[in-house]
Amino acid sequence: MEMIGARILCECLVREGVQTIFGLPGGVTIPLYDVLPEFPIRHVLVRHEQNAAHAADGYARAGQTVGVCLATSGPGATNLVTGLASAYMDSVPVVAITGQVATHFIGSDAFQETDTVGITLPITKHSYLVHHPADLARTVKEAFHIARTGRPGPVLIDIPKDVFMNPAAFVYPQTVDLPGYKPTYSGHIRQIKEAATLLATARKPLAIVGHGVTISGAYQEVRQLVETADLPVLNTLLGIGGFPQSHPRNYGFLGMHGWVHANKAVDECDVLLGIGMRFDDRVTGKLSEFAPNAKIVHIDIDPAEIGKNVPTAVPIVGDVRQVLQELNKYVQPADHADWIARIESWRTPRVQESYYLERAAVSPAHPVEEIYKQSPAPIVVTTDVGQHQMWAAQFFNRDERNAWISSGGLGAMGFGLPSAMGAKMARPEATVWAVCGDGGFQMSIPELSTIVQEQINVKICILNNGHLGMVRQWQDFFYKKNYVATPIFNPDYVKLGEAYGIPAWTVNRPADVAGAVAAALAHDGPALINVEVAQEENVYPMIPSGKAIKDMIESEEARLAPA
Ligand SMILES: Cc1ncc(C[n+]2csc(CCOP(=O)(O)OP(=O)(O)O)c2C)c(N)n1
Repeated sequence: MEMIGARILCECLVREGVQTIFGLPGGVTIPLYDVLPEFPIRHVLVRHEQNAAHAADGYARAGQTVGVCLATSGPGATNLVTGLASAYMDSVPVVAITGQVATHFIGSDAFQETDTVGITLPITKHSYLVHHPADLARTVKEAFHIARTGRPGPVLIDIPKDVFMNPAAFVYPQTVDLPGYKPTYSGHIRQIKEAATLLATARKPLAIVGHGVTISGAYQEVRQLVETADLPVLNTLLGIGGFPQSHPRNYGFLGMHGWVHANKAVDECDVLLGIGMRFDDRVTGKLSEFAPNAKIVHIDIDPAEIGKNVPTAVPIVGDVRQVLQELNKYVQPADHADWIARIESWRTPRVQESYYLERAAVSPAHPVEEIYKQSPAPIVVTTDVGQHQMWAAQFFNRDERNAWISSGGLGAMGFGLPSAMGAKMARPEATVWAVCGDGGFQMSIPELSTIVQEQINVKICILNNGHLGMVRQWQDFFYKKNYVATPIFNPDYVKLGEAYGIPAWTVNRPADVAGAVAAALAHDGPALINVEVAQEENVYPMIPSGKAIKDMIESEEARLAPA
C-alpha cells in the first residue's frame, strides 16, 4: 500500500508498540504532526527538547521499553543533545526522531539546517539520515532493534521534510538484517566455570551490582548467587533497585560518596565480582589503588567495557541474566561469616528520626527518608544531579525493583523532573517522586506547565539549600570556601506552584517535614514540596576525585580536625 512518509513512520511506531512520544514541533515536522492524531499514539508536548529526551529516558527505564522523543531540525535537534548523551552514557534505549530540511536543501545552510547526524554521532549507538520514504520502514525497524538489544542505547533517525511528505509503498519488515551487529548474550562457559572456581577459593568475596542487573532483569539470579555463595553486595548509583535494600547481604552504595564500610570492603576483598557495571571513576577513585587485593571477575554485555578501567582476571561477555543463570549452576555453597562480621564492624549506625527532629535546620536527608518511609509501593524515584542525588542514593531503603532513575554517567542537571514525567507515564500505578536540588529544578521549571497540561501526577521535592550545593561543597573543601557563582536566588515556590495550579508547600522546620511529604502524597495530582534545608551541609563520606580509599573523608569533624 502507498502512503506518505509521515504515515509510514506512524505505522512503524505503532508496530513497534510505541504509545507515547515526547516532543515539540517545528516547520519540518508539521507534516508528521498533521497525521499523528490518526494513530493511537499520545504526544506529550514538552517545553524544551532536552526534556523530551530526558522524559523518553525516564519512560524507557521505568517501563523497560524504548522511549521516543521527537524534535524539529536545527535548534530542536541540538536541544536534544544533552538528553541523548545522558541516555547514551546510562545505556538507555531511546529512539530520537528529528526533522531535517528537505533533501534538496541539505548542505546549503538552509534555515534551521544542522548536521544532526554529525552532531549526535558520538552520543548515539547508531544514527540514520533517511533519504527516501521507501527506506523509512526498514530504518525504523533497525533503529528499535539496535536501541533495545545488546547494550541498549539511543538511536537517532533524521528525516527530511520531503521524506515525510512524499509517498512510497509501505511494507513493514518482519526481521532485521544487520550482519555487523550481533550482540553476545550467553557468556563463555569456560570463563563462567573459572568464575565459579575463583569464587570457591575466595575468603573475602564481594559483588557489585550495576545497572546491567536492572536492564537484564537479573534480580532473582543475583539473589540466588548471593545466597548460595554468601556474598556481601554493594551497588553503584544505577545499581540501586537491582537487589533488595533490606536483604541482610546488602551493604549499599560504594564509590566517591559511598558508605565507609562499603569502600573498606572493596579495599580488602580478594575476589570482586562486577555485575553489569563499568568501573567508572566515581566507583573506583584512583585506579592504581582500587581493590588492591582482589582478582576481578567482570560480567558485562559490552566487550568494550571489559578491561577498560581495571585489569580483569575473568572476563565474561554476555547478558547478566543469562550469565548468572549459567554461573548459578556451578557456584558452590559457602559461608563467609567472618568476612561479613568484619564488614559489619565497619558500619556506622543509621541516624534515628530523633536526630533529624532535634536539629535547628532541616537535614537534607530528612525529607528523603520521609519520602521513602511514607510513599506507597511501588515507588519510583528520579533525581537531579548534585548533593541531593547522593543523599537520595545513600539513604535509599526501598525493596522495589527498578525503582531508581538518575543521570549517572553524564550527571545532567535538569534530569529529575522530565525523567519523572516519563516514568509516571510508563508506570501510572507507581508513586513517582522527582528529588531535585534548587539549581537543577530551576533548569526544569518550564515542564511544570507540561505536567499540568498533560495531568501527570508527579510529586516534586526540592532540597533547597540556596546554592549549587555540590559545587559549593567542592569550593568549601578544596577552594577555601570561595563561593563564586554558587549562591542562587530561589523564587517563592508556593506562588510558583499557584501560577501553574500545582499545590506547593514550603517548610523550613524539621517538625514540618513529615507533614509536607504526607500532604503532597495525599493530593491527587502533581504536587511540590520546597524544603529549605541547612545551607552548608556536606555529603559524607567523600573520596576526593582521583584519590584512593585511604584518602576518604569520613565526616565534617574528621575534615576540620587539626592535622
Ligand atoms: C547541566 C549541568 N551543568 C552543571 C553541572 C555541574 N554541577 C554538578 S552538581 C551542581 C550543583 C547542583 O546544584 P543543585 O541542583 O542545587 O543541587 P545540590 O547539589 O544543591 O543538591 C552543578 C552545578 C551539571 N552537573 N550539569
